[in-house]
This record gives sequence, structure tokens and C-alpha cells, in this order.
Amino acid sequence: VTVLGFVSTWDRAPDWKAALTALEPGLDFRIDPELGDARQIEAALVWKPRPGALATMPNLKVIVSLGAGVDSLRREEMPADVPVVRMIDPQLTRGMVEYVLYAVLRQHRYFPFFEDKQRASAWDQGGPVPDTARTTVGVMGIGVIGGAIARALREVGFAVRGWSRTPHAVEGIEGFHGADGLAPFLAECRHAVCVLPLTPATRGLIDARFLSLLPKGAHLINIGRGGHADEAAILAALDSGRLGHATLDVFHQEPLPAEHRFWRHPGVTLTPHVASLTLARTGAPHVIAAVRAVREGRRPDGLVDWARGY
Ligand code: NDP
Ligand code: OXD
Repeated sequence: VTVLGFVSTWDRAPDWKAALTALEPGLDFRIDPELGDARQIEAALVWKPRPGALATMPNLKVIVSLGAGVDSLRREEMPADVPVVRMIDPQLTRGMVEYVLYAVLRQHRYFPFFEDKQRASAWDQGGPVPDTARTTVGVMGIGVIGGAIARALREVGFAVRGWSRTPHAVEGIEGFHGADGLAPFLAECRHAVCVLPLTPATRGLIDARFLSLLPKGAHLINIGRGGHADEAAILAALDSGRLGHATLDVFHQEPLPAEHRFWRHPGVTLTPHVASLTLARTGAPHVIAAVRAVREGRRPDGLVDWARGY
């Protein structure tokens, strides 16, 4: 019998209990802080865990993050020899794909312009027809989620390029990598999508220099983490017209403070960190697979490498 400790102040424990026990009926599912004898717990399922909670579980074999990003797990609190696995969930990925397709197409097909015209009862067909095949969309981070986003954009007919840490060959997607690849990557991006993990190497990446490397009037989409962006630099670039629009889902401070200029800036479309969410039903198979892999001495999918930071 696997004993699993659920340590999240956000996710719905009953949903996860139902989804996990449907797959592994014998699972002993315990919810923090009612963990019983915490020495029995082998697997922890966590999101923004209560400080100190994991330290009460001396016999942990695996920690599974309820999110794809593991930046909110305080590494110093992760027991050194316990593998950490990030979430990989087809519905989480699909939601991210939907979000980016919507954000790109909304700007590409001038919907904000037509919504303004409708409010004025004005029949105005606007500017030139957008040429999809000559519109470049750049995806920063082409892992599980960014790779799916890039392929979906390619299917719609955009010219798609990806930027990653290491080189990748993906059919129909122009690849760029590493610090040296960033400027040539950004130079053609009409839409630039950030779906990177937050690590020491990616923190603060979207700064004034980065924005100056994009074509004038480009559209920035940040669905990675707020820490990827210098928010003042984004506002300055929107004010100067260097950036045409920003679609933002993640922020330095969440919830975004009511006085933040992003709320009212006409060049910003914002959502409250909902680009995508994991469903217990669709995420549970990955959790069970991770627990089984570790128990059987195999490498689990989504294993975090703390040296890379993701
Ligand atoms: P993966 O680990 O599968 O992919 C990460 C990608 O980022 C890889 O392509 C990797 O390069 C690239 N990368 C990492 N570091 C660098 C770097 N220094 N320079 C260039 N590229 C880099 O992650 P996922 O696709 O599963 O998730 C990505 C992120 O999306 C999460 O970490 C999270 O922050 C965010 N997210 C946000 C959500 C939201 O609702 N807003 C929901 C879900 C996720 P390489 O391929 O070479 O390793
Ligand atoms: C995630 C998130 O990382 O929801 O999964 O942001």
C-alpha cells in the first residue's frame, strides 16, 4: 500500500483523492496537516507546500509537484536525496495551447480594433489582410508545453520558431538556442511567447534590451512566470510603442495589486494565472506513474534536475 501525503493550500484534495484512488484503489491518501504517522508517507503531492511540512516525512521516496513549474518549491526544503517530479498533464498542455492560439489570433486578426469599431457602429475593414505564412511566432521554451504550442501554431499556418537551452530539431519549426541564439530569434518575432521555467538563467530575461530586439510593435505573451519579466520595462515599451501589445498571465506579485498599471493599460490583456490548470482526472495517471517508476527503480518522466533548475 502506498501512503501519499497531499500538501497543497490551493488544490482540491477530494478531487485528487478520487482520481488517484480510482487508479490505485489501495492508496492511503492523507491530507496535510492530518498526516497521521508521517513516517509512513512515501510520496508527497505538493503545490506551494506549507513550510516545514515535508521535513516531517523522513521516509519519502518521491515528491510530485502539482504544477509544471517547480520554482515555488523551496529547494532548501526538499530532502536532498528525494527525486522531485514536475506535473505533465495532457489537459494542462492543451489549456496552454488554447490560450496561446487565442491570444495570437486575437491580435493577428485585429479583434481589439473591430471591437472598438463595433462600439462606435463603424463599418471599417481596417488595415491590410494579415499574411499568416509570413507572420512569425516565436516560442521561448519548446519543452512539453512549448513544443505543443509551437506545433499547434505551425498547423494554423504561422512561421514558427523556437528558442531553447539546448538544440532541438523539430520539423517545420526553426530552432534557436542558448544566449547567442536569442537576438537572431527575437529579430523576426511578431508574436513572442514565453513558456520557460523560472530558473537563475531565465529570471529577468524579458528586460529593456530583450524588448528592443523585437520588431517594433510586436506582441509579447508571458505565460511562464512573472519573474521572467521586468514589468517596468514592459510598461515603458508599451508607452513608447516599441511593444504593440502584451498578453500577460503571470506577475511578480500574485494577486496583481489593484494599483498596478497593467490593470488599466490599453496595451495589456491580462488574466490571473489561469493560462492553464491541471485537472485531477487528467493529472492523476502521471502521479501514479511517477510513484511506480521510483518504486521499481526507473527514472520517472518529468524528473527535475536541480542543477539546470527545471
Ligand atoms: P519543460 O521542462 O518541458 O520545458 C522547458 C523548456 O524551456 C525547454 O525547451 C528548455 O530547453 C527551455 N529552457 C529552460 N531553460 C532555458 C534557458 N536558460 N534558455 C533557453 N531555454 C531554456 O517545461 P514545461 O513545458 O512542462 O513547462 C514550462 C513552464 O511553463 C513551467 O516551468 C511553468 O513556469 C510554465 N507554466 C505556466 C502555466 C500557467 O498557467 N501560466 C501552467 C503550466 C506551466 P531544453 O529543451 O534545451 O531543455
Ligand atoms: C504550473 C502553473 O506551473 O500552473 O503548472 O503555473
